[in-house]
Amino acid sequence: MILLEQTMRWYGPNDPVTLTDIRQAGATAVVSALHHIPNGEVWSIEEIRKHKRTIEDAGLIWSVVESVPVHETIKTRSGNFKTYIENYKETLKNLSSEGINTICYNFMPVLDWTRTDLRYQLPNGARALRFEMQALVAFDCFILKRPNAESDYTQEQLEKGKAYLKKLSKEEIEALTKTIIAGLPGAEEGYSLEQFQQILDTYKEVDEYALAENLKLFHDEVIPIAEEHRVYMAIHPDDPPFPIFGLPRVVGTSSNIQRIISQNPSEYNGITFCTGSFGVRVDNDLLQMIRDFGDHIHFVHLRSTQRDTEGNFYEANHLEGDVPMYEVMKELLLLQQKREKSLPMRPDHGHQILDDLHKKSNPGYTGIGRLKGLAELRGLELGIACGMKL
Ligand code: DNO
Repeated sequence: MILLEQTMRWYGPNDPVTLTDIRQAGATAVVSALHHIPNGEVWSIEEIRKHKRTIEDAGLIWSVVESVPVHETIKTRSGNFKTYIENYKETLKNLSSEGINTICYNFMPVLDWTRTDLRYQLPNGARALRFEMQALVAFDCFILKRPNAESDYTQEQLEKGKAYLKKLSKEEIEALTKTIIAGLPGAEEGYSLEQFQQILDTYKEVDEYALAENLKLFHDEVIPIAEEHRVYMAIHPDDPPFPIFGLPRVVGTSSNIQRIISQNPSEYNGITFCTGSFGVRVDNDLLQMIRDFGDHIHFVHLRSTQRDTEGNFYEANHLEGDVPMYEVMKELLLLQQKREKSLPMRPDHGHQILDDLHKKSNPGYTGIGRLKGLAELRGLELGIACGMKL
């Protein structure tokens, strides 16, 4: 019976959740990155080895890199993008030579994942991450004042955004700004308001078509190297999986993934199957996606969201919300038996519960909240596996 490899994300020596915590939570491996190396620079063998040793000394395995960030110039195909692509290849080679063969990355313009509230209170007092459209509108149109931003929203959205802003204190405006543009953990970039507008401007000529083409050209260069060095590339979906700040999005839907794979059909050109990101869209049929793209799923993020019809969502308990986790797990089990391969999985994000509420942790990356998620998911998996007599 082949089961998921249970991992947790570790942000490195400064992560308030330690490797020992992760091991006690029951994970056997970690997902990690060299966050101290500036975006775009080569990860040397020496630095990779050092990080790996720290993880192994704690009795864990460094199973997946999340992320090797793609430099902005590669996404806009401008400036020194060629050098950055060469650096990327070098990093892949170095990781592979140290035995690390699964790489998560994304192709989201400017911002990695985006939320508007990092401490959304649930009825039981737990805190969750939330994306609220009216907060985004308030920030975009009335705080950032992006030129022509209004044309991206309906009249109703604009009114709600305005009303939302009116209720915010100066401190709350600052907090919202920070939440959106200062960079959530894992996003290697953070911006001030001015810098943010400047970098948005670099996408003036990059529409959805151009971004998709730039992704293809990146893959044309990188996938052959990945193939040669047996590195499984796993692109992470856009989060949220719809356009924000007028920026194009090309990795949010089933047809986006279809395009990416058919352009470069190598098995090394794969995806991170993130149920929380894909699951925000009603038109993403998660179960069908596992069946369609199974051979290209190299890494799994399990998380659920609860959405409404206005583009808002919050992160629900792992087994609740809109993601049919029981069915997803069943499909993943079938996939693993078919491929005769265990896939690395991490419980993506976790609520702030119990002692998490009194501790500082990276938003979404609490110790106890994620432990709960992992425990529930592993129990679900084992229960299904036993029932299926796999
Ligand atoms: C958020 C994460 C993302 C993810 C990157 C992958 O919690 O899922 O930051 O790591 O987008 O490159």
